[in-house]
Amino acid sequence: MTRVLITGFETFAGEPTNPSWEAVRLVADAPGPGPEVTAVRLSCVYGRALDELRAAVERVEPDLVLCVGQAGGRPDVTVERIAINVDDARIPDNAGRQPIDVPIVPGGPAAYFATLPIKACVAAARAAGVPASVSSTAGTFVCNHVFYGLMHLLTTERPTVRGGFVHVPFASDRATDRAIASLPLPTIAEGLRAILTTAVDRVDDIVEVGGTTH
Ligand code: PCA
Repeated sequence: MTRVLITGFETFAGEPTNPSWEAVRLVADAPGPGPEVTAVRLSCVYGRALDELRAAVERVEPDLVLCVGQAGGRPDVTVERIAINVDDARIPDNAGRQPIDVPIVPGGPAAYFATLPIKACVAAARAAGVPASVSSTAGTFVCNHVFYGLMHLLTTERPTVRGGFVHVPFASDRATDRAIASLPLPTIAEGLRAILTTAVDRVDDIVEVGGTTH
């Protein structure tokens, strides 16, 4: 039986909820066949989130880790390609910290690629009727921090475990007060399910256009 650790985030930036945690919970709680999925909620705090992630990896001993965060304003579910070794916070995190141009791992590689078949994951989400695309930047806030920390942990200590990151839009029921892109929460969860299943089932990616010109 494949074990999957899936993480979402607590709320931040004054939002009432975080769709990443709500959707991740739906995925983990869904009955049925497939991998054993454990959901863990991470703090939106530099450093602390990585301590929580490490503890969860040690507890769950997963074969695959999928971290999920909210990217408010993005119109679709985005499978992240790459994590970069820098914290550059536009806003303070939930502990009031605002690191600027600080390496996540001093002396670490500039970046890590996700070790999931990102384009196959996008294709699977789309086939399930969920708008999805590849993203080549996870930003420089706590999500990129967690993504980089995850890939560093797996590369240096658990090389057989694969990992990646997905950003999700606002959930529609939480975005009715503003004209901003959103998807219904069940749709977000469906997209995550398709991505997770694909990531578990296959290692090699498909060759398909997924890049951007800017
Ligand atoms: N999104 C933020 C951090 C927590 C979350 O859900 C980000 O994209 O960095």
